[in-house]
Amino acid sequence: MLYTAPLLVAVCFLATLFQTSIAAAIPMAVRDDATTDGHRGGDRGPGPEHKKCEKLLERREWRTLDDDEKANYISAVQCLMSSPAHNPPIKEAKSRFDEFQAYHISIANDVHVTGEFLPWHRQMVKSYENALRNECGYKGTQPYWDWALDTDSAESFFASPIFDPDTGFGGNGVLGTYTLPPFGDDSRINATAFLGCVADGPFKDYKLSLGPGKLITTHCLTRGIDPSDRIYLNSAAVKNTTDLPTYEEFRIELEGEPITPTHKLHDGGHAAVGGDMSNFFSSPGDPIFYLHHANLDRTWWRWQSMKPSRLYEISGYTSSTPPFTNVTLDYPLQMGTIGNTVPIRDVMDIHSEPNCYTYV
Ligand SMILES: *[C@@H]1O[C@H](CO)[C@@H](O)[C@H](O)[C@H]1NC(C)=O
Ligand SMILES: *[C@@H]1O[C@H](CO)[C@@H](O)[C@H](O)[C@H]1NC(C)=O
Ligand SMILES: *[C@@H]1O[C@H](CO)[C@@H](O)[C@H](O)[C@H]1NC(C)=O
Ligand SMILES: [Cu+2]
Repeated sequence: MLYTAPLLVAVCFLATLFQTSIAAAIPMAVRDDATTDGHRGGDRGPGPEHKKCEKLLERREWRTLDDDEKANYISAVQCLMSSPAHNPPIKEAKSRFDEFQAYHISIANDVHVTGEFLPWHRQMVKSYENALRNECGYKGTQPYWDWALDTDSAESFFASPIFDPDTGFGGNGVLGTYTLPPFGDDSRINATAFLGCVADGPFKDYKLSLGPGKLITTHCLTRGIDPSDRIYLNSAAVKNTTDLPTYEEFRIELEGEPITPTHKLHDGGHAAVGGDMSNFFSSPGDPIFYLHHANLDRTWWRWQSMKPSRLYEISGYTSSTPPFTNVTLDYPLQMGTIGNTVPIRDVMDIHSEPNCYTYV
């Protein structure tokens, strides 16, 4: 329902442009085409297509959900894990859950260390939330993990409600239960971070079909929790990030290596969990990925909300390798079969359609 209005706008736009009726017959394909080459002029603000939402879904911190709400979220994730993939870009992906991971693996080089890093992951998390709700009957919203609440000590980090075996996502990998297959440099695997298989919690029996890295192997959910990374996740680190005046400085400080000399909020959270979650390509194989990225999205939204001029502020290159072009609000966020491909403009204001969510 939420996507009907913008979709029509895109179809009308394209139909006008190419004067073709085939366009109207295959709206999804058209939408992809429309956005791939869709340079429609300068960085306009919100057009009439960005209607303010009448209702907002409220995304909440994991530990504020009651046990039933937590169980409902976990069940919905398990439903994605037992639903067949639709048309994944890596054919070995079996489940719909794997399909999201497959798409991330296939596009990772384009959507990190670039201007679209934050908008792309915003749309990915939204697409996942949509899949949980529309394909798995989930009535709740995408929760986030505010790691800054867990950074007092190594003990408090391990004790995070996120790692709870009964009401959370299970705990650490167990040493000696997982052996990495041979891998090359291009998979960017940190072997030390693959401590072992997660042995408790709701995902201990799930078999991933993709990863680690770009490898295609059937394996357990791996972790290697590294609480030393919590220094990159505390409230001082968050403040250092949200204090920055421009999107350019903000996105670089938030994302971390290799542009910054140390981990930051984004890669610090990935490395702190370890295992597949620590990998540049296969990280969405750990369901915690979506709670981490929801919190990064919340941090961006908080920064955007500080000044009206930040709502549509975007910068950075479209790719991490030459030739370099700057992103614009018209730049398409490719989602393949996991969600709707939309221009960056469409995701900037989470209180406008088709987004309609907020953080509480
Ligand atoms: C690899 O992971 C280990 C354990 O989390 C960590 O101590 C180490 O710094 C990581 N190495 C690199 C190069 O990131
Ligand atoms: C925040 O920034 C200040 C000033 O640059 C720096 O001294 C401090 O170490 C930073 N804190 C964190 C947690 O990154
Ligand atoms: C990209 O943007 C930067 C900063 O806004 C600007 O200095 C640079 O000239 C632009 N580069 C290109 C290739 O348009
Ligand atoms: Cu990513």
